[in-house]
Amino acid sequence: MKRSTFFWVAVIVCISCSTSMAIEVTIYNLQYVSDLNDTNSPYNLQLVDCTGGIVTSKSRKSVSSPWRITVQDVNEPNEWGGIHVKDLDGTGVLDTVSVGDEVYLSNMFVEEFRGTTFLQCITSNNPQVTVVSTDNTLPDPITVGPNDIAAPQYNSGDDSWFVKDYQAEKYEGMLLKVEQIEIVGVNQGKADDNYVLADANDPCQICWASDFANVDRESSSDYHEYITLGQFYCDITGILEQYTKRISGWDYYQLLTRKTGDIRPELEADITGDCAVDFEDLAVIGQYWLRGK
Ligand SMILES: [Ca+2]
Ligand SMILES: [Ca+2]
Ligand SMILES: [Ca+2]
Repeated sequence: MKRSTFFWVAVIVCISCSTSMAIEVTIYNLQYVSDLNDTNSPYNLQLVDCTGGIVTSKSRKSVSSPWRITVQDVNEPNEWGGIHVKDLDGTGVLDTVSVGDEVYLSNMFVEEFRGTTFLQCITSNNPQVTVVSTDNTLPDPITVGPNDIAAPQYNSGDDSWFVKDYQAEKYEGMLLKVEQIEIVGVNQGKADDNYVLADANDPCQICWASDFANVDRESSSDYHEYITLGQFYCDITGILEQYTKRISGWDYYQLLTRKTGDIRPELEADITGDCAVDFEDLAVIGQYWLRGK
C-alpha cells in the first residue's frame, strides 16, 4: 500500500472509531435480566445506540423541566419491551418528538435512576433522536391484574415500603391496562400522590397508580379529575415505572396515566354494567319504555 493510501485509510478508520463508540442494542437487551435479585440493566452506565420503537408517552413536570418520553418496541409485545428516556440536560433532542413517532436513539447514557432504567440525553455525549416514521398506531396495552404489578408491602418495623418480588420488572416502561377496578386508597407514596387500585372481584389484589405524568391533569391537583375514592372503573391504562429510595423507606411500582382517555369510569348509559354502551343497553331501556316505566 502506498504511504498516501495508508494515510487516508488510517484517517477513515479513525473517524469511524470516533463516531461508533456506542454499542447498538434493542430495548430488550437493555431491560432483560434473568435474575430478579439484581434488576439493574446489563448496560448500566454505558453509552448505547438503541434501535428504539414507538413513542407511547411524552410529558414534563413543568415548562422548565426536561422532556420525558417512553418508547416501546413492537417486536417485544409481552415483556421487556419498553423504556423511559429523559432529556436530562435539556439538549432539545426530544422537543419535536411526538407520541406515535418511531424513533432510533443514538449516544444514550444508560442509567438506573431510582429503580428505573433510563436512557439519558447528556450534552457531552452528542445524543441524537432520529424519527424513522410518524403517526404509527401505538402498541395495544397489555392487560394485567393488579397483582402482576402489585402494590408494595409495608414494614412497620422500620416504617418502609418494599416490593415483595420483582415480577413487575419486565413491564417497566411498557403500556399496561388494569380492568374492572375500584379506587380504594389515596395519598400514598413518597409524594402522597399515589392511589390504590383494587380488583373489583378480588379486593386483595391491589396496585398503585399516579397521575403526575398525565398531560390532562389540572396542575393545582395531584389527581386527574376522574379519580375518585370508592369509584368503579372499567379500566385504567398507563406506563409502569419503579420508584426506589430505600434510605427513605420507598420501593414501589406505579402505573402512570398519560391522558384523560387512560381513565375510564363506568358510564351512566351502561345499563348492563359490562363497560360497553351498545344495543344490549338500548334493549333494556326499550323494555322499560314499552312497559311505560
Ligand atoms: Ca426497575
Ligand atoms: Ca429496568
Ligand atoms: Ca352495557
